[in-house]
Amino acid sequence: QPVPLAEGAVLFPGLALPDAPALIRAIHDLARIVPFRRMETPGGRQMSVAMTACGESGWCSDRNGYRYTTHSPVTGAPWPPLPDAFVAISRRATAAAGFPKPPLQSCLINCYEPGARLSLHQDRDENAPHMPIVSLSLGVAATFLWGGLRRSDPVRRLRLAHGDVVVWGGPSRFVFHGIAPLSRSSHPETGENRFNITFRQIAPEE
Ligand code: MD3
Ligand code: FE
Repeated sequence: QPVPLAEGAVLFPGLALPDAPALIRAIHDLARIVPFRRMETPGGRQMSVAMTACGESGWCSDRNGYRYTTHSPVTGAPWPPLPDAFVAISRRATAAAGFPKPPLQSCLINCYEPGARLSLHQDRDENAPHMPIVSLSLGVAATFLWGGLRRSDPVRRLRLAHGDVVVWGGPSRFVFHGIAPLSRSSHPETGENRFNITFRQIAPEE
């Protein structure tokens, strides 16, 4: 039962529920290869959200800025490939939302502990504006903050729960968004953590 959120944006409540145990296992497996870490922002602050990545390219932040790399700056090795369960849910969500192709070039995995937050931002480090971003929430529910195309636009609040999937395409691809500080609470499959997986295309297809 898709819930339209805005032009190009659609929420699929619980779409990933049946896959959640496999997705969480895959996250733990990935984190053994490239550990979650709290990156530094270009402004010199440490993010409260810890991140890791998989796919052809991974997103990184440091004092020099935000960018995508083919190798992990920590391990020096290529990012691990997308686990099969990741590919499957990205395909299922984009097809359900009516997009012709799933974004699979890069996958960012965010790990929230109690109090961790993500301030209002736009995702603009990718060069494939026609491709949607697929986001998937696991574990402790969070309050998603969701504005418009200008930072000053009013912000709506949306609860993102375990298994929820949102496809952000069309004009919604560039809305300002963030996550309010995570409440201390626990989930049987993730403990006090919330994980968010985003699937992205970062370059135009050949
Ligand atoms: C709307 N992640 O990784 S998920 C991010 O819950 C990010 O960890 C948040 O913002 C999280 O960049 C929010 C929902 C989401 C993700 C990406 C979007 C909404 C989006 C990109 C464009 C527009
Ligand atoms: Fe974002």
